[in-house]
Amino acid sequence: MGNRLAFCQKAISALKKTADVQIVSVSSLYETDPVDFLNQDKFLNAVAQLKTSLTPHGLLKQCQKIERSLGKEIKVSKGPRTIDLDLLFYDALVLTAPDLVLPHPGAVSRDFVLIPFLEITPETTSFPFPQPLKNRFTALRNKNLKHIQKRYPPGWEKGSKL
Ligand code: PH2
Ligand code: MG
Ligand code: MG
Repeated sequence: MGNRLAFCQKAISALKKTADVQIVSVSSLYETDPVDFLNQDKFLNAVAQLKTSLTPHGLLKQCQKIERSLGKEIKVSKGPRTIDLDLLFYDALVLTAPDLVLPHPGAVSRDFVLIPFLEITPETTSFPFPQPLKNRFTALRNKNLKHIQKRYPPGWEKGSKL
């Protein structure tokens, strides 16, 4: 919702400023058609790789803090929001807690996650992917999908070339 680009830029900059979190890489930023709850504006989606000494729950808490600081408020499930920071993987950890499931169960099978994810993830990386997802990755590599409307190239988070 609102100035989507600015919210995404602010989220990356807040992560950068978070103690014990370093940003390793950030993907392009993609404008994507909404999934699940269709009657809403297009989303902006990107994936970042972080280095952290925080635990998964420690990192989750920091992300939630940033979401709150950027005014996240969900009125409709899967509906419009100012920002949404989802943890996709934490190394090869497989975790099922009431408030955190890793790998992220929904997001990792969605193109709006997979496309930016593939951009910054070397083929050799071993995450706990289910086999069908690996096949999907191979199929998606280097493809431009029709639900992606617009692509801001790497560096978008620094506000350059916009
Ligand atoms: N997130 C959702 C629901 N639908 N659609 C797109 N394109 N991108 C999202 O990040 C997204 C969504 C719930 O978090
Ligand atoms: Mg989400
Ligand atoms: Mg979320």
